[in-house]
Amino acid sequence: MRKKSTYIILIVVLFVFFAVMFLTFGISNIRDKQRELVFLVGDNTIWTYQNKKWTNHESLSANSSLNWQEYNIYLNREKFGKYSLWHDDRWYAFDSMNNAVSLEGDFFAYRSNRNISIYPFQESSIQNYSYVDVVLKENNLPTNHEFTSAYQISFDFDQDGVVEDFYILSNVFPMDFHPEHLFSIAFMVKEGVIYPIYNDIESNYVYNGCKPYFQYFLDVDEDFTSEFIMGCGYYSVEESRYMLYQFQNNEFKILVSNQ
Ligand SMILES: [Ca+2]
Ligand SMILES: [Ca+2]
Repeated sequence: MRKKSTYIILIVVLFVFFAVMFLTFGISNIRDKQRELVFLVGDNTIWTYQNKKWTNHESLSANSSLNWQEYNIYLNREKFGKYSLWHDDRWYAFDSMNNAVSLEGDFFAYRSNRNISIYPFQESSIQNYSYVDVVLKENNLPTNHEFTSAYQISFDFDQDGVVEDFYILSNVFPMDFHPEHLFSIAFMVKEGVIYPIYNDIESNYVYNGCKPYFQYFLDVDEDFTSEFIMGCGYYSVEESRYMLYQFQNNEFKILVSNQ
């Protein structure tokens, strides 16, 4: 009798275990496999997500199926609307009557069979330089605060009720000072811990380097933790560098980049 009840308990425990495992990993795995995304960042960066894999497309020619599809369009980080897009030297938008719609400003568009949340955020001046100085010293850089770009974004990116601070520090393209090294650094501070995002330090040979900026905070996989697109602008007319970052196992990883 005792033996029989032990077996029943064991079977129930195993059943519950597998049911929980399926609910936590199985469903999200199936959902992720069916997830499809197209991101158009600027005029020449195309990223797709299919079969659980991100791809950066070097050119549109192999992806003409992306033409004449309806996309959610953002300009200068503001929602612009849903229009059909067609690519030549850049993206052109058309409404449902096939009338051309002018696209002026910093362009971003997506289409997906899933919900993509895009979060508003604001840059503000750095209030407290203590974390900045820690990061500068760690990188053997002077703490004289000679920057060409320095700001923070305070944003609860993982929706746990506590705001994180994202910092950008850069001295690239200096006009009125002459640093030995050019640097561009981005990091996050979460509950007193510094998490590096982007580090580029090189010798100063006039207009080299690229200036990073947070372009969009957005949740690409519906887990309520925001990913973000970081852009990096060069001094010359070269195309910006774009990277999609995700916080995984306590560090920031690049999911896909155009370079
Ligand atoms: Ca948080
Ligand atoms: Ca996410």
